[in-house]
Amino acid sequence: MPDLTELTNAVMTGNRTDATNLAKEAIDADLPAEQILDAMVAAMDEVGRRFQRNEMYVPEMLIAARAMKEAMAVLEPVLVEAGIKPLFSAVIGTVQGDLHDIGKNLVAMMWRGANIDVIDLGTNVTPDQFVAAAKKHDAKLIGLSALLTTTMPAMTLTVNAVQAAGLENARIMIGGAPITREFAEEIGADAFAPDAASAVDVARSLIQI
Ligand code: B1M
Repeated sequence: MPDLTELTNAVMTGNRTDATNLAKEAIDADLPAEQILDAMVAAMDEVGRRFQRNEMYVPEMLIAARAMKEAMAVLEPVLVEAGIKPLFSAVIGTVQGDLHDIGKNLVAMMWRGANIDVIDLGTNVTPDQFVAAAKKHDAKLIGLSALLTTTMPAMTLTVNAVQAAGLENARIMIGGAPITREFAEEIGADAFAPDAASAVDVARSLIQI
């Protein structure tokens, strides 16, 4: 009987080969797909906690997320067959005028690690593109990232566009180096997260499933 704590450890330490093989073994041993998924999500939760305690840094987080992604590719067809769906859909992007995407990618990876279906719109995303994607994917969460003080006003425009489009079911989270909780409150965003690990906790508390 495969030990799922080994799978958790393999994802956490970013060991892609072990993570993929252990996921395959667990599937072959007919362990419930949900349990296998939980073991991987637990790994990314721990990565998030270690990142917040400064015991893990961006490169290790990226490596863990890559192991998670590869193991998830093995598990995905089984999840589909078992009717296990992501918790909800989220769209994320870096706002108009801004090309920085490393932090945004980390948030997207951590959200995926928490079993959220993430539609990544990339960088330089206009307010209209955010609105169209949120409608198309029935997103419960819209994530905006900005790294430049000069692109912070594009966040305001995007929040206004989402509100004008009447997307009442979608919550907006913002983040990025120059962003503060006060700015989030000022522009009417629902939440701010200071880093990718907190972005998972904030997403879970915003969208209670
Ligand atoms: Co640029 N850049 N850059 N840059 N760049 C900064 C941001 C800058 C602070 C450098 C400096 O001057 N000291 C400065 C901004 C100054 C300011 O606005 N006050 C700056 C500038 C000026 C520029 C240009 C204008 C330079 C020029 O051309 N004259 C230009 C702008 C281009 C544009 O966007 N239109 C530019 C270009 C670039 C590169 C293309 C060369 C490159 C980006 C490559 C890429 O992203 N693919 C780049 C880089 C790498 C940086 C620095 C060095 C690093 C940014 C980074 O990736 N950090 C940066 C200086 C610095 O920060 N030390 C700088 C690592 C990343 C993990 O952190 O993105 O903060 P971060 O993400 C964190 C949190 O903020 C949070 O979680 C993440 C992980 O924990 N977070 C969220 C982020 N998004 C979130 C969303 C959430 C929640 C949390 O919810 C949805």
